[in-house]
Amino acid sequence: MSSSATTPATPVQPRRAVRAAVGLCSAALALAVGHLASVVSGAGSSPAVVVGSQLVDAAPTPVKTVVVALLGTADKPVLVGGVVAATLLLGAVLGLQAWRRPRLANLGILAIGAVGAVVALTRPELGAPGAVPSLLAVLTGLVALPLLVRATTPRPDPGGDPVGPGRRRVLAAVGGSAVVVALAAGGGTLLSQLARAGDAARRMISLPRPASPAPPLPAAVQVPGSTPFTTPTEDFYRIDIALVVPRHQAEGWTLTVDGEVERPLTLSYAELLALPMIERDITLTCVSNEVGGPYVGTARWLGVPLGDLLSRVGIRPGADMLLSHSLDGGYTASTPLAAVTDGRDAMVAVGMNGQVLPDKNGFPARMVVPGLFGYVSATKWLSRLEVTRFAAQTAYWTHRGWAEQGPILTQARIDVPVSLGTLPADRPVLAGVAWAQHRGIDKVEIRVDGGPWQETTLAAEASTDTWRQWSYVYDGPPGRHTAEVRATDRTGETQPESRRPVFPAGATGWHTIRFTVTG
Ligand SMILES: Nc1nc2c(c(=O)[nH]1)N[C@H]1C(S)=C(S)[C@@H](COP(=O)(O)O)O[C@H]1N2
Ligand SMILES: [Mo]
Repeated sequence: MSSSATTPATPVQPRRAVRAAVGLCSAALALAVGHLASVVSGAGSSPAVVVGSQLVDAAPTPVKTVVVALLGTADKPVLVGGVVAATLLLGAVLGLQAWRRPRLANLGILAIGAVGAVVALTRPELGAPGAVPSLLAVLTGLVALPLLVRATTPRPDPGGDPVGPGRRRVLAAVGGSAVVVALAAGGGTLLSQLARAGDAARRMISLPRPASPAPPLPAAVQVPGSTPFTTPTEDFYRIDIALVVPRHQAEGWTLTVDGEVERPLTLSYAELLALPMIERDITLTCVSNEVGGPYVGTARWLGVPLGDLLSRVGIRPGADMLLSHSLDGGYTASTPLAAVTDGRDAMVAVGMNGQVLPDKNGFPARMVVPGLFGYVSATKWLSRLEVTRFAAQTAYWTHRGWAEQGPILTQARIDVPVSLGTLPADRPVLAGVAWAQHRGIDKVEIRVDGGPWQETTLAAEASTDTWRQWSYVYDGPPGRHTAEVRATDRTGETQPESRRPVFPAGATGWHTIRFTVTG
């Protein structure tokens, strides 16, 4: 046998155990780096947790019942542990191939990482940043594996055993990996716990009772089976320019009201909470919401009326803009002073649906102004309210070409059935929401298959500042149909048919769906 003929084709590789250990170490490094990254993107985005959560959700109910019966609340740690073990095992298997088929090993790493990233992207609570830890894990695997392979490949030892690996080099590679894994995984867990300690401190804050409570919501605001009238906080849409949710502490936070005012004012969180508060149901809408889109939601907001704060500081003549500044570097919004002093329920909000404002919705405090799109009114992580003039200042989005004035446009949306969904013949009810904040909804009409417009049944109105639900019983034949919907507000204006993109002042057009009535 001529070794010089076979060497180039089959590189020298160490024993199976060493190869498996190298694969396992690479997988462990990848998971640990992903776990560390999840401190920033949210504990739920740690690669093993992402996949574990998905398994929980995907498991059929009987399986879930058995698992919970066997493990109780330990089901999640056991599941995540299982995902970690499976990944390490796959890593070991890939390690066996890493010398002779390095490309296959790389493909394997990519495939495992893709599972994590894709699952993260499908989980609405994570959003796009949730995929980052999985992607970093893949990168780590792709870098670590060849490095460890190099470190443990037996070096030709003239006169010695050609495949006897330097035992010390193997130990150094495995030991070094273990140290890095321990630091990254341990550090990640510690930092996540510190962040959670901050959340716990936040839950200790007790919000004051409103001096002016929200009127009770009539049950009739809700069409049974349709979108919840009050959007649960965790489902509330989130739109902002922050890559990861900013976390700020109430401790040390202040709100300054200054600019063209007589008596500038700075309030601590405690001082803000001590002021008389209002609680109101208000529907927020994003200018970037496409016709039929999801960037609209209703919450019960608790806060200090902006009018109160502004009358305390005394606005100087000539000012016409309230420029709100955020703690997240450089974000500002310009709100017409008229809209926050005309008596509408504009506020600096600290509470949402009976709880302290969550980080994602602007803790410690945010603005809420009924009737204006979020980008000109709803500044989160609020730090400063500057009284100024439109002639003197330009806000973040206005500077980027969006309209200076952002009144919310009248819109109707079909929520039941979902587009391309079905309506049961025994209960053929279409339903949805319509909004024209601060003007109010006068009517919502529907048109099926291009026929005549029909008035829908409006649910009770909570206030003109909230959306209003509608429903319509369709008595047409089974089969496929198209439905279009349009709203008319209390100024008598009906939303126009012409489609317009969201930029620069909000989308227009009628929401249209296709649906099937079962026979
Ligand atoms: N600090 C800050 N506040 C912000 C934004 C932002 O990017 N940064 N986006 C605004 C926009 S465009 C909207 S629509 C609302 C969304 O509020 P929500 O995320 O609580 O739904 O917040 C507004 N407040
Ligand atoms: Mo927005």
